[in-house]
Amino acid sequence: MTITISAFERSPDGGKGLARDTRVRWALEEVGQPYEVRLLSFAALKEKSYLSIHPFGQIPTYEDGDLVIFETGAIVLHIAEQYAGLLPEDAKAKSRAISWIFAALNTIEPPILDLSIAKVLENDKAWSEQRLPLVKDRVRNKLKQLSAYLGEKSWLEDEFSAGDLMMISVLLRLRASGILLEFPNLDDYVTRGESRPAYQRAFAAQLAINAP
Ligand code: GTB
Repeated sequence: MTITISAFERSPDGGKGLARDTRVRWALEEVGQPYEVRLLSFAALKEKSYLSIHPFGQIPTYEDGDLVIFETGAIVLHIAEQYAGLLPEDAKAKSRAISWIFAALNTIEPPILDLSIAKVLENDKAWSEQRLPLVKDRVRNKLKQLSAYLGEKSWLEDEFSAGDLMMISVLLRLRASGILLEFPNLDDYVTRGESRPAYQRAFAAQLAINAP
């Protein structure tokens, strides 16, 4: 069976790799699984046929035979459980790595998304200038804790895992804000992730589609 994922026919970021299909591509590259990509327009995402596989009409989805899943957390966890390379074998270490997938999505990503919304969708509001520092500080508070935990380590736990893949993918969205540079160990951590050959291949594949 060929694994097929969905992605934007043209990502709004013009190939910066910030759309969520990059996380799934990266996971598949880490475990050495080939995949095909179903490219979709924004209109196609809201068609009935697509809504039957993704109720919210978003990318990415993951199809393998009669298995159809959505949500990057679920997809990356599925890949990590199915193929070797993204989760430790030891049961406790594996649970710890899975904790980091959830921490990336449930603890770190929400304030980062809030910042994107504040900058992109709310910047014309009268209260925007007053609110922005609060939103940025909420991001900083979480990064401070993450930075303290990471310390001088290369990865969040003993070895690179799907938890790092998700955390780095989430942090990448902060690059343009400059906030990441306030936490040099996190900035290095993200660069370390981006330097992995599997990330490079995933990035190049999405760029080939989205480059202006
Ligand atoms: N919780 C879901 C998951 O993790 O899979 C969220 C999926 C999601 O937000 N998908 C977005 C989408 O399909 C694309 S990734 N949006 C279309 C829609 O809702 O109609 C979010 C995204 C989009 C664009 C950029 N960018 O241009 O920088 C970055 C991130």
